[in-house]
Amino acid sequence: MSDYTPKPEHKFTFGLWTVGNIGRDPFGHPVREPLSPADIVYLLAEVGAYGVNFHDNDLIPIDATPAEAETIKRAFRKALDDTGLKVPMATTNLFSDPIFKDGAFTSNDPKVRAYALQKVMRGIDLGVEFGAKVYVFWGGREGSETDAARDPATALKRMRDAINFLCEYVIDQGYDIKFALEAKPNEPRGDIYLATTGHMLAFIETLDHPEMVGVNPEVAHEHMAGLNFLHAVAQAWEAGKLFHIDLNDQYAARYDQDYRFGSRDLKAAFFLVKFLEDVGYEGSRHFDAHAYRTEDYEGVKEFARGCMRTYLILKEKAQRWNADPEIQALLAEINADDGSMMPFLGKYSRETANALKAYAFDRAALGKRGLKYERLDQLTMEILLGVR
Ligand code: GLT
Ligand code: MN
Ligand code: MN
Repeated sequence: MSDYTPKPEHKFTFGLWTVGNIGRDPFGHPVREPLSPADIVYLLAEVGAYGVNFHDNDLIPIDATPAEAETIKRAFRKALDDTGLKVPMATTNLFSDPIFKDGAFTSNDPKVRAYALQKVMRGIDLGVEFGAKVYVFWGGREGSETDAARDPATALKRMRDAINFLCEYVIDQGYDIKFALEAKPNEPRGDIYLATTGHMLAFIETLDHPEMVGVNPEVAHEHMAGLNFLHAVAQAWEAGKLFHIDLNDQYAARYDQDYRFGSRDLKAAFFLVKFLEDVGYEGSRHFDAHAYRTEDYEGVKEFARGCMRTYLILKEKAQRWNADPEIQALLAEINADDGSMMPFLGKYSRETANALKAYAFDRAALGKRGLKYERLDQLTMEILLGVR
């Protein structure tokens, strides 16, 4: 039996807004008293997290005076020093204040767009002050209920202008910070622009500084759209763009649930953890989730411990899967290669193409072969169910 105690090298992080979530929803009032940012840091240290991330206004309320901001920052800094917690990521709240009701970077009002840029520059300064190396952009309000309001191509141009401007700001300041764009298909807008991680990856290639910008895929956001999250993560990884990740869980085709990691689709969570560990992803494992509304702060701690413990259990299961002789034998069989196709599957040449066009395949035999994925999947299930 392994030790499932979270350690700094696991890079487990939580946002101030996650364990600090007070349980407000569209139908009900808060069920937990708010905690100060410093108290959240102490709570996270108690459960064994490595780091804490924040939106500008999770730390400093939007209407705080400079003196109030200093006091909050001092208490937060002290909590970080007392606990050793790091701030690997920061972001901007561009969605709560009424000014952003029709978006921030994509708003039709140039004053709102300019204000959003100002808010992000100040947010980046704040993040850098606390050591953040990744800056997330989740455009929750960058969307529409009716496309009568805005041409979506215009929205994309505005989004591009904003990210380009902010990349230049980072370069000009000499900051060591990268951007990570987070997609979501809907909620709080009827539809949100750049709805999936795949959309974001395509958009990044149109920027002036694509090398500074990657993605922050979130489990729940791809699951909401009924998509396979691991496929999105793998595409981001393969493109060198997996700068950050938001772990949680979610039933498909429902409201944004942000459940405890692994609590809904354990098999998907398993293959995700296995992928991150197998490829050697070195970024934060950030849990962007919150406790059920039924919980008090003891329950919130259980929620946070559960996210990390499930990750570590699945990591151990992945090691078991990789070391399982029957699984490995099946994989070897599935991937068997007698080398005979080598001349055809490499680089194009006219000779290769002509030889391949003339080659006689035994199509019927190839189509008849059973692939044994049922057995492979059942072995996976048995590892997950603890009998193997
Ligand atoms: C909000 C959203 C998350 C984003 C956060 C960063 S805020 O909680 O639901 O998915 O990652 O802005
Ligand atoms: Mn998120
Ligand atoms: Mn979410």
